[in-house]
Amino acid sequence: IPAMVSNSSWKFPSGFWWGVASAAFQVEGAVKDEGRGPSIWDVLLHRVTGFSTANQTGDIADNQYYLYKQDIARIAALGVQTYSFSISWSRVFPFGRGAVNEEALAHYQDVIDTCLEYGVEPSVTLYHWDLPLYLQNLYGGWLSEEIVGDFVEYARLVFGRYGDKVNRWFTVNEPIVFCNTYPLPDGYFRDTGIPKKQQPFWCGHNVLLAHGEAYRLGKSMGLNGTISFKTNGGYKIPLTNSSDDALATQRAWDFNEGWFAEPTFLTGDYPQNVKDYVSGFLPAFTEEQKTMINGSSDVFAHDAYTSQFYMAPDSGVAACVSNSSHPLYPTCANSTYTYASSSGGWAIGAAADPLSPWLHKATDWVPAFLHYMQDTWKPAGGIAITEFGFAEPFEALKVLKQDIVTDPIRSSYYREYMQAILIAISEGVDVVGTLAWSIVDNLEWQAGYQSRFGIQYVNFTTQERAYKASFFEYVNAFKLYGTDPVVPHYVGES
Ligand code: GBH
Repeated sequence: IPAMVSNSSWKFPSGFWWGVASAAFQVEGAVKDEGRGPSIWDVLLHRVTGFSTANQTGDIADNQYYLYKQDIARIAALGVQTYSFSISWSRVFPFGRGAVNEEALAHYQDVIDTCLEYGVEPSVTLYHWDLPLYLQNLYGGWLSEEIVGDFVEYARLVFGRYGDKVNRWFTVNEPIVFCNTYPLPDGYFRDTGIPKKQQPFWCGHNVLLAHGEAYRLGKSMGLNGTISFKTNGGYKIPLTNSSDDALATQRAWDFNEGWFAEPTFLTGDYPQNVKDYVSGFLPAFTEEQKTMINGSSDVFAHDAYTSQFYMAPDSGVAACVSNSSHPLYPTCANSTYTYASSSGGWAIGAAADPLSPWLHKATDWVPAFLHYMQDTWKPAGGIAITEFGFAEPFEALKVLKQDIVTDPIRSSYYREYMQAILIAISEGVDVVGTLAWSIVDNLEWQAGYQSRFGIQYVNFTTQERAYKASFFEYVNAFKLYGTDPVVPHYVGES
């Protein structure tokens, strides 16, 4: 592995925050313990045959519900500044609403206190896809506006308990992804009768309302920390300079990032292309709702893993837009990772893990992506890359020493990505923080445990952890280019 290239103009500004991330359902396990209620993901993985690789479930995962002290100690020892984790809604409210489970609240209190004891800042996400099952069956989960009130009550409880100790809040993780899990598989959950193709957009609508209300609540409660919405998506590059590829690329932005970023950062309402589509079935936001949603995110918190080329469908964008049975409708944009031409072709970057075919190492495009985000959504509080990472197949990993595993592809991903961020910062992009995904190998949803995103290796038989070389690569970026010191923390030392 070549050493990091040095450039004297590269500096992370003082106050830049950085850390590692996880999500409750992917790491906790203990799904039946201490009063936890089931979430839709327990049903998806237990009952829907073939939904995940080898029908793997979240029952044990990384057992972090019990091993959190070790996990926090291990990141503190490398000087990590913040641990970003999510709270399981159905632990706190086993039925999503109503009765509160104090045992779960005491658990997260201890996770937060353990972080603080180790000098690690806790960053907390309220919702990372693990919807309380009861709410799905009561009213269709995110498909119903009833969820807004329940989400706000959940936020009120959590903000009230931990508000004085958490300085960074994220409301919802990647609605583009979880809204697109609707429609859920037939026969396992309450059917709301909403036409399948409309369901992601009903979900998105209620997510924006729930997020906005939770944000306003947090501010009215006087929370000290930032509260942000977490979006996701790759950099979208027109495949050719044809005007139709440009149109297709714009539609891809609008139906992905723009769907949530434009309401939250620019207008309180959807991009025009999305509005044109949803106006046939969704209620329009009222003026009051638009005002509530607009400006409801302190930081542009974006999970940016990769990039794609975009192109018009063969029949052209216009023909697709006017034909609702076109397979690419309503986006009307096609994507690819390779550019083939008579004079030779090139790829956007390598994919490494057959279980994550969507993920290519496209770090060359990161500075342009950061400029695009800043220029397009103009976030006043800057941009944070709240997830980035790479899945490296097990075969590529080599145990170097007892506690170190080498992962050359992921190591170069982190090195190049951090350099790309430094380039963008030196060019004037306001990047304020990064969170590496993920603290440990974990349950990669439908891809199961074979897809390893951790910067620590996990032996899922013994639950032992080992640092991967990429973890040191990530930390090293802040040692080399940070203005704030990176110091290991151990409990009992100051
Ligand atoms: C994040 O999503 C999640 O927040 C996190 O929980 C997850 O572990 C992490 O990424 C790594 O995947 O294979 O064509 O069906 C990132 C966005 C959206 C990327 C869904 C994978 C599936 C594409 N993800 N996408 S496909």
